Amino acid sequence: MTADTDALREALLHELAEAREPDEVERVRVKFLGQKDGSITTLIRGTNFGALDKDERRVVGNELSGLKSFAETAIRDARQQVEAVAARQRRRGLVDLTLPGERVNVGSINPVNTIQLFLEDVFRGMGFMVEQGFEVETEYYNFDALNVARDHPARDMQDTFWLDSGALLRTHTSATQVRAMRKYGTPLRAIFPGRCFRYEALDASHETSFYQCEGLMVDRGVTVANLLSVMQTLLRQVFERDVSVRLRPGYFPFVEPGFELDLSCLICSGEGCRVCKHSGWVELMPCGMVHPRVLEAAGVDPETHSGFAFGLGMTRLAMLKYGIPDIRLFDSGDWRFYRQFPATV
Ligand code: FA5
Repeated sequence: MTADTDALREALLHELAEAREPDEVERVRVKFLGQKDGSITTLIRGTNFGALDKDERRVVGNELSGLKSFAETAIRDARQQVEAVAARQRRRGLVDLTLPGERVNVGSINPVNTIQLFLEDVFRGMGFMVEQGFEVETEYYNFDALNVARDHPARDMQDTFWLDSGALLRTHTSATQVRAMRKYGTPLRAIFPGRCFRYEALDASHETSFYQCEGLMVDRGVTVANLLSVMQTLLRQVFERDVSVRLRPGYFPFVEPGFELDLSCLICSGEGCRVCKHSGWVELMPCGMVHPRVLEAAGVDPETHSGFAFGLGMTRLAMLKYGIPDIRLFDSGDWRFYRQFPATV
């Protein structure tokens, strides 16, 4: 009897090990435990308990019921195992194309970041390096080194966030100009994209925190022509078409001469519309030739060197490029706004 049951256990385990699908396991179950002619069932049914004495009956009975429950457990385990493997394979490889796809939320990139990455790319292509500067600045780099007089209204509490330490949150990326010239010397071509802060009233085009991209080129013989050519190259790439620009006089203590650079209105192609207030031009960025006092503060000789600088409002540029009507949307945290912009640059 023991030899029979051992052989059956071994045969059962062997066949279960070969089974790869649930219906193969079922076939093994029928073969060994099937009611009609399963081999274990047949063995049990064929045992003549009546011919055995009491002790033998107990021993044989235990052996056969042990065999049966061993088979049931082995078959149940095998079934679970092949079902788990089949489920894993289904998940991995087999796709039901008729089922609706799973929605994946991938997030999106804030349009100002998209503009910044784009500008970095364009300027690197023109040989400019990218420097970040510091959001917390000293009064010296934000104002003094830039020839902004002590009594200039921009230093008032209304415009500047002062910190208890006496430091401030930079009001413009121009604060990095002198730092960069001191750090890298000349010739220098660099942009400083980053966040600026001003204590001012909010409206559709003014935020207390916004992004600028400063540009600075200092070398021997740099002129306004260099400034114009760099600007034109930049704007052509940003707006993906030829654009006309013009310079108007503008005043900033750190440039001489200073300009406001206007862009021909892209909405009406210069014909005149509400966006350009019927002038055909949109004010885009202040710029100018670096003031000799700023060069001196940076240890650069204004007799031999000259440079241009510009302060592009990146947040406003993003508004122009994507037709965003209100600057407050950028930091609104409103997913309906962000979702409109792509997740890749
Ligand atoms: C400046 O900040 C100068 N540092 C720019 C400069 C650099 C001039 C180099 C000359 C040479 P202004 O304050 O105009 O200039 O700001 C420049 C740009 O920043 C503006 O044209 C505008 O696009 C953006 N900007 C200024 N204030 C805000 C604000 N509160 N919200 C959003 N954008 C602003």
